[in-house]
Amino acid sequence: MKSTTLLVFAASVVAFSVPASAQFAKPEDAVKYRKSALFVMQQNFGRVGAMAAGKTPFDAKVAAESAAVADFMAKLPWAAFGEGSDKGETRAKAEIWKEPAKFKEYADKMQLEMSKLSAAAKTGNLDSIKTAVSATAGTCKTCHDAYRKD
Ligand code: ASC
Repeated sequence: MKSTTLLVFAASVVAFSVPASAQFAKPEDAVKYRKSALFVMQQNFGRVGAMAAGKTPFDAKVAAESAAVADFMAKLPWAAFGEGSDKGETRAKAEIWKEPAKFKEYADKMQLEMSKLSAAAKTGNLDSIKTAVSATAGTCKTCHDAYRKD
């Protein structure tokens, strides 16, 4: 590998070093972990969403900080959907474990749109934030419709 290629590869490994798979002592811990991550993500996303919808006053600094937290939190839940964590107090549908590639595709799409939202929020442009909030919310809904019991 050329050294520049190697450097880019090494940087991406560092950038994506949030655990892609993780061990949990009990299935309940995995369920709690992913729910907690999604809850913190949603609280931060929802704060930006409320500003985008004009429900709360636009505060560029708060929007940027909240979007950055949501962007980071968006990386965490997926490691906690391991084998055996399909039971207990979860609304996760069994299809998640039958169609892991599709579930991952939806999870990846959400993370991509959330990262665009964070980038938009850093610019402070409310119109860009509105577009990105809408795109991100769409990815939440697509996955919930397919994989969450309601
Ligand atoms: C949210 C939230 C969701 C999505 C979804 C978008 O803030 O909790 O599940 O946006 O409602 O349609």
